[in-house]
Amino acid sequence: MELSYFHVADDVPSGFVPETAVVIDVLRATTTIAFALNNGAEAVVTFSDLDELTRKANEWPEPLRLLLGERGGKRLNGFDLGNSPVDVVTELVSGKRLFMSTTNGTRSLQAVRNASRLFTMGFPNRVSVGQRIVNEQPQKLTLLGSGWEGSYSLEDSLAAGALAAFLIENNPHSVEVKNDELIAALALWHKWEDDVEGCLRTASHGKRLIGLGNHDADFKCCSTLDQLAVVPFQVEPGVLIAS
Ligand code: 3SL
Repeated sequence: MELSYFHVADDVPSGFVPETAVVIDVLRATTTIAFALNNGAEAVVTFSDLDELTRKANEWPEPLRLLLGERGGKRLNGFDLGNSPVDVVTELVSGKRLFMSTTNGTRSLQAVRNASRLFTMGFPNRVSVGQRIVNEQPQKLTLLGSGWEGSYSLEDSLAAGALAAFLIENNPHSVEVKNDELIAALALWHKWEDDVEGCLRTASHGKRLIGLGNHDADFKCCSTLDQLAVVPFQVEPGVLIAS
């Protein structure tokens, strides 16, 4: 299995369509997606364009939909929820379709939405996603982080390294690390694997969230490793379901 990692959507070569892709936005979009689907959301539909989100959401029955999203870490005006994984509780999301837009995560999802197979991952569902990949044995796997407005982010690289480490340890066939970005991500994982939350708080995006107010619950939730069985999987462009 050949493994590559791109830091942000803009690094994906134009016209490149991955065979299998895993999109990562540790703080916080792909962690929120994992918890929402784990807690019974019917689907999470992601948009980078807000007008398109509103148009599509309006086509869905009101009692069965929720609008979820942020810009700059703050909930969007008129939306039901922001982008916190601790807010997508069963009582709110069960049976609902979530229409979601975030600053960076949904842009990365858009960049690889034509992949033959697309998953999303945060730390809480790292092993579940990793095990699915071990079972499916794609020839080429592309990991894509989300960063912040086009720039590198420490926490997404840490998670890319964490997934790569699991694949290397658990793959019956060999794993070939294909780019320097992933070599660096693996080194990062080996430095921080015993203190994921510390890494998230050290990262510039972690500091940005701390500057917006108390996000202790989010940090805890986003850094807890391997606690969810859910594997978010794209069934049509932009539409993720639990699998
Ligand atoms: O950029 C994103 O997609 C978000 O996850 C950012 S935030 O954590 O909600 O600020």
